Amino acid sequence: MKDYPTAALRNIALLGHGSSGKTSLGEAMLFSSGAITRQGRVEDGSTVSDFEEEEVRRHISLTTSLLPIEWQNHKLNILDTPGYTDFAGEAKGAVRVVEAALIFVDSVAGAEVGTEMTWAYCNERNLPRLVLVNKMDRENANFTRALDSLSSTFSVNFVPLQLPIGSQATFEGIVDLIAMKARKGPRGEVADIPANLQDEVAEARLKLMEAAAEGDDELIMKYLDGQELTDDEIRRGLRLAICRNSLVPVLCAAGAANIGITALLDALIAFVPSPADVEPEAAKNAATQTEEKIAPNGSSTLGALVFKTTADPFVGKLTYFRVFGGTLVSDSRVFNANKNAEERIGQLYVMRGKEQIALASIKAGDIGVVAKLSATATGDTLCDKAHPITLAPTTYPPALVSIAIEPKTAADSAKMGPTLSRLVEEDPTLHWFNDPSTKQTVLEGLGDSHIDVAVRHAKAKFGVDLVSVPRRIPYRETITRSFTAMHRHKKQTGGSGQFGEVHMRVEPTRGQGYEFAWEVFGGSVSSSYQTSIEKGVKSVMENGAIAGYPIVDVKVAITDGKEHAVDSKPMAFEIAGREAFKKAMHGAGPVLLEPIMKVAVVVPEHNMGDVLGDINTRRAHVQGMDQSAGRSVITALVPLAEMQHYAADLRSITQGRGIFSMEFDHYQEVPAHAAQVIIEQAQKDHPQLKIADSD
Ligand SMILES: Nc1nc2c(ncn2[C@@H]2O[C@H](COP(=O)(O)OP(=O)(O)OP(=O)(O)O)[C@@H](O)[C@H]2O)c(=O)[nH]1
Ligand SMILES: [Mg+2]
Repeated sequence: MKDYPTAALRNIALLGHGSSGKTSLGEAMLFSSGAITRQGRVEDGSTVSDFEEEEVRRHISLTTSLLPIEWQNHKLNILDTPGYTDFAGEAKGAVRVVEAALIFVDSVAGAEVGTEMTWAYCNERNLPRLVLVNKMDRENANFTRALDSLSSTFSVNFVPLQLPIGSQATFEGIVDLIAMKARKGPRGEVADIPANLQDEVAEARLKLMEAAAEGDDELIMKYLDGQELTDDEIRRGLRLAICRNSLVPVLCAAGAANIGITALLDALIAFVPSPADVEPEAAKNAATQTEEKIAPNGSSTLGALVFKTTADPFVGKLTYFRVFGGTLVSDSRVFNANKNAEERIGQLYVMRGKEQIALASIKAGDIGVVAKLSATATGDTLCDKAHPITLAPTTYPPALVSIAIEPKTAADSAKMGPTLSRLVEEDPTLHWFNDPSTKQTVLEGLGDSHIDVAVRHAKAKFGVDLVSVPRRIPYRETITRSFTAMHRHKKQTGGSGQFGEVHMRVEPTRGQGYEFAWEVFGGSVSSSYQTSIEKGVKSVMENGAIAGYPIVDVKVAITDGKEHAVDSKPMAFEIAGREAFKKAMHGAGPVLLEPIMKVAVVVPEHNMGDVLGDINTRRAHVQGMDQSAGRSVITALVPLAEMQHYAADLRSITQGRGIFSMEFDHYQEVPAHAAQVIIEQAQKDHPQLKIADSD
């Protein structure tokens, strides 16, 4: 692959709803540009982009792949992203490193949920975008209707750059409204505009010219003077307006049928800004902690942002980066300012799907890959040690579902932690941790399919069999009043005896945590047994007294006891302390506390009633309702126990249009009737909760 100057590069993310045809169109681009000789199909699992085993199995994209397309002396780095919302982290990662997005809209469905979501990602970065009305060959395809659907969803100036020739089974090409020529068939052969389209074309051309004129002060003067703009002037005006985001051009194609592809490639080169055209990237100097700008050229300060990492037992670890400034050279040393670590760069590559194409260097604006970095993770910046900088990483959506993970066999058990760590390293929207209060390993992600794919990856890539089980709620136990109890532990029949007697008082300390006090006067128990007694108490604090959950906010005061000159020993007092504490807990009005989450739900206004009705069945305390731009925002405090399947439920109530976020807020008492059920079950499951009688 040739080495292209920064100005000849175009970095473009393909975004859109699931199944809008992104991968098929990426494949058509590779084919049309001569990079491949056979055009693969998603259904056959034979595309360059969807090469992972799970992608082939499911016929959908799960990760972002890189497709470099060489066309007219330019290189387009096409990032094919998954449309399914469970894998939105991949799309967000791609949006961070491109200068523009091509947003796919299905010619039949029009704007969909995925269109809105990816549109919002582009808004976060004010990213220029082009819209492609794709699958124009489908039954019921309708370009005008798709455009109307876009206009009613987004308040944006959509301007067609092309019109379709034919539709559905007769779709055979497009009219280029700038060149005023038809481009037909898989090769995009230039032809005259069909006579039956003349009027429609003339009207669309006028609209296009007007939009182009508005892009530039000089052009608008000329236009208002009644003069025609030249084709180059139209291109210049449009390009300015697109880069400024005041206009979104609309194109059409049928990717799988390979129609409209060459005209699309031409348009991407003409209208997407090159990395050299955009504002210098903001960076933070790691030495001085000041802001600076990294100019987008090969000789400026080195700054490369890692936006994707893959871990594979066969290929090893691959680090995908985008160079914002300077040049990264094979067989060199760089500095990772986030980890404060030096890294050795071996051979550099560009990727075409899974194929690695070796390159001597990757310069500003380009996207490349390096293998076997040790310290570097997604979000880190590679730079020059003499000039350490960090670039802002991608922001990822917060986790929405959490599921407990268990090893299938004892052999899997030892490998579970390291495997989960490697999966998380690959995917910043996955998180795992051990929850000490439920003794479960928890995996968090964006949806059930997301978790399911992670579990399958564990097996396929690392040979570790994991199963997912429902997550137990991390309840806590506490008390509501003071109580005094005693326990005598006595084993004095034959051999060496044991004796210990402990009297204690427990008191609630709501919110103040655990306290331990020694209030024994007169030496009925020697204070040397204090540590043993507290050890017994602490074992119950950890493992629970009524339902097996950690105990919080209790003061334990040892008030009295008895010891035996020969038979008393630390073990006897530990047992007495433990059992006395259990009895005290039971008498002190014990209650369960549950985590309450602060939940924010954003849904289309017309779903508001249903979503609110549903949330009210979840013991929720609704705090607020707001409306903005056709969306309703509901904020509520909801017990975690009621949110277990919310991701799937909200998806079905809103046909996928609703999104939500939640974070832990506080612990609150579980209502008595619900607590009773949990306690009864726990008493059956945990024999250690049984209370021993005094001996
Ligand atoms: N009729 C028609 N079908 C198409 C076209 N492009 C893709 N398809 C079909 O639509 C389905 C989805 O295509 P993909 O290319 O996987 O869509 P995608 O946008 O990459 O999907 P995700 O990666 O899951 O978001 C497949 O069955 C394709 O064969 C097209 O231009 N016309
Ligand atoms: Mg795809």
